[in-house]
Amino acid sequence: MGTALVYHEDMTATRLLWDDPECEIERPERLTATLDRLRQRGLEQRCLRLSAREASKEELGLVHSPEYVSLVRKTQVLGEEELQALSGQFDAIYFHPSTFHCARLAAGAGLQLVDAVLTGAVRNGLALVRPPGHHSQRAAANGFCVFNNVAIAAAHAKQKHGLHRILIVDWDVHHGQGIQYLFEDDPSVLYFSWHRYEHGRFWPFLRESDADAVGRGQGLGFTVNLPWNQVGMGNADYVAAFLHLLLPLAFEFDPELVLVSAGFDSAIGDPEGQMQATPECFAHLTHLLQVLASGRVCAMLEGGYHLESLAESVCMTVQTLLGDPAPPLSGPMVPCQSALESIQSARAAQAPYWKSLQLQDVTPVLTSPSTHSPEGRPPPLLPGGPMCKAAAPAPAPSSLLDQPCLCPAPSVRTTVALTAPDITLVLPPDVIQQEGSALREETEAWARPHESLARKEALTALGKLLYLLDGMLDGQVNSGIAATPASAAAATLDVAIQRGLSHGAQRLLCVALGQLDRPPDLAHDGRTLWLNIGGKEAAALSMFQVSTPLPVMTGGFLSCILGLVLPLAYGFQPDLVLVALGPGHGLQGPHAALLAAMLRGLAGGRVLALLEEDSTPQLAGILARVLRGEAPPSLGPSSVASPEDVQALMYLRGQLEPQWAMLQVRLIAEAWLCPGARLCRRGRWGGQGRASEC
Ligand code: Q9C
Ligand code: ZN
Repeated sequence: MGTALVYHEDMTATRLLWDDPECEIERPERLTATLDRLRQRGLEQRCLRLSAREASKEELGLVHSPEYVSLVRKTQVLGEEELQALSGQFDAIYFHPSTFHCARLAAGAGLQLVDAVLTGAVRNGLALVRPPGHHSQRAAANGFCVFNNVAIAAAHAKQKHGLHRILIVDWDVHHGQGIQYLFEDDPSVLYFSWHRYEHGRFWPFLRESDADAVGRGQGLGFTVNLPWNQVGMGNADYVAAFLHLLLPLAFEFDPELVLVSAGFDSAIGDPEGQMQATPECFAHLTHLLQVLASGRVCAMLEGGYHLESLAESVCMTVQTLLGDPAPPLSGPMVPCQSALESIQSARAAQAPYWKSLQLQDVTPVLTSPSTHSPEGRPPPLLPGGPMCKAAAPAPAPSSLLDQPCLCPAPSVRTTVALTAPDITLVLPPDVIQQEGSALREETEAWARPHESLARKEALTALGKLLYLLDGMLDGQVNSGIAATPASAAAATLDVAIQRGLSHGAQRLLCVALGQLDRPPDLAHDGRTLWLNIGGKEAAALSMFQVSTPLPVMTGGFLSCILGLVLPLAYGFQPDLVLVALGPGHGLQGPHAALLAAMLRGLAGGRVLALLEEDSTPQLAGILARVLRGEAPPSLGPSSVASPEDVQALMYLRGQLEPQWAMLQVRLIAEAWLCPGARLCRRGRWGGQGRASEC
């Protein structure tokens, strides 16, 4: 199923007719530059192109008052002076004779996108629109926004499609207060926004943008604000916010549809946001959202004023919607102190309403005044925005953005090298069934040290696996599935690790489920991160060798993935991922699919899944589908984590967060209740690896 791109050229018509430094950044080139780049990259051509239609009066009336709609309608016939006078009655707004038409197209584009997704014509899509929408209110234009495109789409999805749970993710750098006001008492719409806030000193200067605004009445807990109190937030901060705040709530909410207020003023180079997240980060944010709602993600453009950064970030978003793996993230994956404070305040504010945040740490952060002053963070890399032509050379976006793609796309996305042929029955058509095997002598040489690989079946399976692994390391194939006899699982995994490391992988992440012992000869050089889920007890032998029991409930499984596996994986930045479902892994298809789908965000999607030969064809099929980019099936309403699951997670976090900053959900200076944690903080592993900031 495809990706829709909704657009209409007429939306380039509205523009500022007089002098206004605040409004001049919202200009037609935002759309033309973005569309040009999508074409250059061949992305537009891969989408289902839909021509935007105008929203009707009734549709606008879903969120706006009739008086306000007719006020905007009348701007069509006003002269420049009258337009300017009317604009002055609103905050950061300009009207143009074409505004009404453009704003109706922008709202209509969102409606078409939602209809296309909810009727099953496409899986997901993007509406490229202006004017933007998220600041606009029932009877007011605000912050370049005239009609609230995303809010109208959400109301329409409820009314016309009968949806009961819609998640709105607002990654624009400004607070979408318009959306918040429209749904603050509505528990069927979960609204998440992060935004530059600086303790209330940044536009729109609202008290209700802070973390303690959580909704009202029936809607308590369905407004989630994450205020950034410093500029310069980057990839690690954004990913941490998703893993530790948004995604736990989103899985618990279990949305039927995800709408994204996709503003790219939160990207590097933007003059409004002054943030540092690189364009690839938006591939990851998109990828992380696609595990929800069976992948039904509708993104609608909001802000984004640095044309280069905007165009590139939109390309990353569309590419990911199309199912391509996300390029690896650059830069150290260490969230800054200020980001951790913000995430923790929001978690504390939301904890009363969400089971997934309870049982965990929820004490408010005690922030000393000094932590609010600008601390040792470099300023944003880019000095200027689109208006800043004569600015100093801007190394980051230009050099970053000139490369079409950090990892060349392999010609084959997913290959299966299976020994049991009946599994192929459930494979999607474009998944390649691998015939080849590594050379016999070579296979035997790798197998020799392992008794369990002596049998013919094990050797055959190993030959196929080695051939597949080589294809992945050479860049011919992106991801794959291989099977092995259960008795040979551990030895095969051991060989795969050694082979991966000796054939080009710099850092290899191995996620082993079930009873798979750590290979005895695993080197302690930091090139392999071994994570066993299915161990007897939680234990961290070193920062690179971690074991945890298999969570028993869905809630525990989710917190293990979001709270442990992915933070470690993002912190480690592997270039190859092995995920092995070993003896007794006990994972149901949807759980295994979710794990594989989320791990696909690492290593440019270079994920090799290792199954037992007698796995069901359904399991192989579901893994093949997520590895080629399909959304995993929804897990449904999630149970809470068991106390044992929570304890294991808290213990490992306490052990590991000094070394793995992505695990932190609070300032490390704050002690864990867990007694062992204080001792460990002294640096059991002597601060090797990527140390946290403190
Ligand atoms: N320098 C959107 O991004 N001006 N609207 C703020 C602070 C208003 C942004 C001035 C910015 C409106 C959709
Ligand atoms: Zn914005």
